[in-house]
Amino acid sequence: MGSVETQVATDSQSQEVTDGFHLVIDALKINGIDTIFGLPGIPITDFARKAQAEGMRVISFRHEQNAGNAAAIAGFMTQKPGICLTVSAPGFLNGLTALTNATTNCFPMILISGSSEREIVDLQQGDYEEMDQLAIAKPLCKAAFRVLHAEDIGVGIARAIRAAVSGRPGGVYLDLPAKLFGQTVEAQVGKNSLIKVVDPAPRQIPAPDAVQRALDLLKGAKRPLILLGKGAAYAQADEDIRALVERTGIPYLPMSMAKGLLPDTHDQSAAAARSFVLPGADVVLLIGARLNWLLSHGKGKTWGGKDHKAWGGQKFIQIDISPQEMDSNVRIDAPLVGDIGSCVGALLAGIGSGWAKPPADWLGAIEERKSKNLAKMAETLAKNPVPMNFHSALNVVRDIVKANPDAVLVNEGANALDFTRSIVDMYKPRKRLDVGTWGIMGIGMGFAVGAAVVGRDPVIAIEGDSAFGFSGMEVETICRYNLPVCIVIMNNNGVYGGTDKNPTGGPDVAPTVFVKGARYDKMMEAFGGVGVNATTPAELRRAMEEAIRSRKPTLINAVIDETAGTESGRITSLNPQSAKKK
Ligand SMILES: Cc1ncc(C[n+]2csc(CCOP(=O)(O)OP(=O)(O)O)c2C)c(N)n1
Ligand SMILES: [Mg+2]
Repeated sequence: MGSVETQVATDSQSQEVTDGFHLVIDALKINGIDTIFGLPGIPITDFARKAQAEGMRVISFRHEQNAGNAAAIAGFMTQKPGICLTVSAPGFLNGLTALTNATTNCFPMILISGSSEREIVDLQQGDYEEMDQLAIAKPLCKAAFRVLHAEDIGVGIARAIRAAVSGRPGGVYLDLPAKLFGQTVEAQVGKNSLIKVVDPAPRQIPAPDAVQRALDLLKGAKRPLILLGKGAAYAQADEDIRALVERTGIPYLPMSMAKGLLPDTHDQSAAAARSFVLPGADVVLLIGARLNWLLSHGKGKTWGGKDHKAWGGQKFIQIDISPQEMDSNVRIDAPLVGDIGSCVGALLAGIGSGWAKPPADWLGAIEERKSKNLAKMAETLAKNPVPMNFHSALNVVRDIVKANPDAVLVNEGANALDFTRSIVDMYKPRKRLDVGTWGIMGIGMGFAVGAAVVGRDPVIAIEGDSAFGFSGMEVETICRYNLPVCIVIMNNNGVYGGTDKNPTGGPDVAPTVFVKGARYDKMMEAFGGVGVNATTPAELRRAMEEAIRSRKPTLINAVIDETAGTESGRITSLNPQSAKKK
């Protein structure tokens, strides 16, 4: 009797089917992924609809690059891969820059792209949006996979998640051909094929002898320095990193996105004496910071070397999850390979409680430089020129961030970037999001939306007028989702400024110059947000305070002296110079 009932139940269950659409959604959901950033179209429109119907947050953008940047920064902030969803060929390519940028910056994200029919694509028979996307993505990201059968969706998503977050995080491409979505399988078979990834980013414990080697080197240092990179910020080992800095008493420099890991106002911050501590240090402990161009490759004049390639004589201890990072630019005397939390924890255990502070003459010399530079900065910030310059405008932003330390600061531009980084103090970890390793323009609105969606805190985006243009259409997205984003455009009429002239005297303006006196605030008003034109620090302050208070989408057009910037901001020297005399 019982067996007959069982039989009936089994029969009706076996008629229950699921399909590719639902398996992808279920595979993401069982892995705790609840948000998708994307842009609909063939073949993923229904997927986006169904994902929303199944309770996922689906945030639609106006351009895939911005969706990709939102996913990437969500990955950085949460340690879970951010998901970007695009259509085939052009949508995929639009998302690819963000995927590659995420990989360069070690942000975990997954670009899921629909693709056209494999048989036609592979024979190059001219399908709708035909492109061999997997082949194109492969060299441009950390890993790339394609799923052809619905039963393999569970494995595909699991592999993508592990590749994105384990070891050195990065961007992963997942190719889902149109035909996959409609494939059906028995519901139970489908369910059994899903994988909930266990321990997606396993800790990697450093070897005890490597820890000892690092401690020995650090102990012998006369002029030690700690460099914190955005890897240290990503690691979410905030308490241990702070304890390591404070218990050793070693001065530290935060890289741009590591600002706030310890408050920038911390006694041990040597940021205001950077050009003194880099050449002066004898032992440097790198924590999640690579010796790439942003650190002048660990050599040359910045580090006290005789010429641009000469070693400055520093010894380096480097904490990094990737063993291949070691010796990439200069010799690393004490490589410490492992995850940052485990490595910093091991160092902390090794230093114990009786660690001697660095010699007083080193600390004293830093303090002297620091107070001199800070006094000079305070003087500059106190000025009130007409029109506003970067300093007088950013002095306001500095106060607003100080009063709202939980706010997320997004920042891009050249002068708008460099001045903000040096003037605006950060107080909490992972609050400063910027152009990263490439110095890429266009992350602004994607990062702002991503940060507002995955966090609860208001977002302040300080944007060069050129930088903003790369993603400016997303102000509609910000209004549509009613996100607490306050955009401040540092409007100096162009790329680096607005003063270049066309040397021929012809009617075209110079290549760096935009429409003078443009009113970016009107763009925000077009979609129902708040637009403000600010010509004085007082107007800027009022508008920013109101934006933070109201949490309404706001765009402030801050009118900046068009002569105030310099070519390429702080990296003027990277511009190639013509040898030919005019
Ligand atoms: C994708 C990309 N394209 C171009 C550049 C070159 N670039 C560097 S900064 C910049 C814009 C600088 O102007 P703006 O944002 O107005 O900042 P300002 O210096 O005027 O404050 C550009 C175009 C880049 N870094 N990334
Ligand atoms: Mg500009």
